[in-house]
Amino acid sequence: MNEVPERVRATSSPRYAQVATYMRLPLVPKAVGYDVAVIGAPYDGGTSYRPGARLAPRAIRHESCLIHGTGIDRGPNIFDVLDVVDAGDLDLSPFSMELAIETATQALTELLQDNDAFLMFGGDHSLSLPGMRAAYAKHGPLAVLHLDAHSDTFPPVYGGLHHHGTPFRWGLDEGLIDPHSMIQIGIRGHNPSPDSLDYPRGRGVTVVTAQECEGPDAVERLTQLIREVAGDRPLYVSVDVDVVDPAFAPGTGTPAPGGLTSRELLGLLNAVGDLNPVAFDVMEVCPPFDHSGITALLAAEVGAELLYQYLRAHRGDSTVRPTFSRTNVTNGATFPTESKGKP
Ligand SMILES: [Mn+2]
Repeated sequence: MNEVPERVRATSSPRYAQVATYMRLPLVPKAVGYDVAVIGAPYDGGTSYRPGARLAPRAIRHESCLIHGTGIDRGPNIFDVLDVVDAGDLDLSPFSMELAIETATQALTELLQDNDAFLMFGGDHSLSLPGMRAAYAKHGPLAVLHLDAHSDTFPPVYGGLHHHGTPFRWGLDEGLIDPHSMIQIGIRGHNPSPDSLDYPRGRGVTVVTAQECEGPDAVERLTQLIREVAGDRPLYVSVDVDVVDPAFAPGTGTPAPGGLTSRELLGLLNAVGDLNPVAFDVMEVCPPFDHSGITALLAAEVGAELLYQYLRAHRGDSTVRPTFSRTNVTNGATFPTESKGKP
């Protein structure tokens, strides 16, 4: 275990001060031995429409400085239980897609061998393929929770093998994913062809459209479905911020009206703490099209929620682990330490 530098305390330094690492965590570029290593992936060579996701890691870190390790309905301070650091960014070629994918695969595989889990902030969605390759190398076939407006199981276009609509197609074809343990939620809008969803569905993937996310009981119904599909398999969670409606998340590469609310997305992630998460990514924030940083702020909050769910999954007392409401989480679960006022 590395020596953890003193964290920047919310009580000793205003949230807008100091260097903007993710949640102002310690910067440890070659992280070894941590529970979760946060990693930026500034790359958008796979973007098909609006470019700019390469600028997302910095924007997300900037907005994340407001966020604390505590939440009023989250129990202990995350960072009193988990050792989390910001491991900086992957250095990815902006000129060669193949080189970027290869570099990311090697770097993420190494990061996951050296630490228990990673939380990656993209970058465009093509980088989920290197992320899943890294998780597969350590854990074998993966369950996948994929929240997105698009299935991203589409074929190559314009002559290249990869783009931000292909990562889960190759993830399935390479055998990284157990298709029967994969669920996609929020799918909608304009797909390349009328039968585009035949590809994942034909392989056994559970596809939930945005229309199927409607109704007063939707979050509870879908969190239960996520648990049933993912089961005990090592779980890779991939959040494309465009799963959320452009009204809440305008800063993204391929916006699609009719999406989830921010609250619905955060509610669905509550399923993750009951499963076996091993790696996370939050992709497709596009700062040049953002307004007041609201999309980057949402991505930062999703990251914090995923850290909290990782804590629930791997540090919560499984004998009293709750099943549905977050209120029960706080009241029912026990954790090894109490909050000491860390950020
Ligand atoms: Mn996507």
